[in-house]
Amino acid sequence: MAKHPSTAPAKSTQDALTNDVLDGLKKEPKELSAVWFYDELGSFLFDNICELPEYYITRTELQIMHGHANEMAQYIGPDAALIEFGSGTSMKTRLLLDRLESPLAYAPVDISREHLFAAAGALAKDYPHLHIVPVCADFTQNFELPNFIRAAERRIVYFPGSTLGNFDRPQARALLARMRDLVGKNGAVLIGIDLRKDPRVLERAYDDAAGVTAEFNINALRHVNRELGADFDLDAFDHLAVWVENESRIEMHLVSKKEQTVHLGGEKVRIGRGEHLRTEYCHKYTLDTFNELAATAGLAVKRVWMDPNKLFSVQLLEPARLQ
Ligand code: AVJ
Repeated sequence: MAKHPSTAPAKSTQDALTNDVLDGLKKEPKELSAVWFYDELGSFLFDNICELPEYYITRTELQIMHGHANEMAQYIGPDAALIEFGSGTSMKTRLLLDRLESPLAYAPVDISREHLFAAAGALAKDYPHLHIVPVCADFTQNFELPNFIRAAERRIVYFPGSTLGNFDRPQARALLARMRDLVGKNGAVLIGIDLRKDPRVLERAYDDAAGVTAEFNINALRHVNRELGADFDLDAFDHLAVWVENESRIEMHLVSKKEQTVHLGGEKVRIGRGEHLRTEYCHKYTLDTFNELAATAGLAVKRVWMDPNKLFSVQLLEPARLQ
């Protein structure tokens, strides 16, 4: 039978997404991937989170970049190709680009085509001499870099925002190992890592007084409803951010306020009253625990820059030399 090539791929993507969500909902406890946070409203809400008084992360990392980008640029040296994982608006990258000596190219990698090209266009205007090579890809999967970037002598991966914290240990290790392979023995990784601190400060950062993070969390369900035709009752969930000491992480959950049955992909999923749905992990490291993690991925920490209160760190890693 003839197929419709124009509709088949979209349909199969949707089926794959539906299966992913259903798999998560069949787990014990139930899970929903954090990728569902980021539709248009979700991205807007995240931008608002970054401005919240309780959410110290973005502001502190920017402060560190403002204070030390000079030194970072010196460390990176001339003629480097900068590859950014999850580039978004490339806001922090500008602080680096402003100080790099004759950078060879900038390759922002982002899954959102729209954001990627908007950011690349804006950068092209402000950095007319910079070679910008946008790469539309999911950085958690293997992806190809243009030959031009792969051929650069000094390749630097930039991964700000503490996004590594969203991955569990095996995933984080695999991601770091892939970065090491990408940059090769002459390269380096510059990465933003959020640090362990008073759990009350952490819980507040993920459960703000204005309720923006709560809305951000619930919006993941709205996104699934719209995209996959599910029928989660958005008013029947509470937002929860909890510090889990033995995993050294904040977990964001959605807690069902009532017994409900959700319909998705022709299946029915029962959610009990008081049942939790896990939506995000945010692992927090000490300098030592991050050092250990990097080492398991074949990377050695060469420099650490922090704010005066040691809330956040930007760390420079190099492939560990074999003895
Ligand atoms: C964008 C993944 C770094 O983990 O702090 C903010 C996302 N979640 N508030 C983080 C987030 C809830 C954020 N990252």
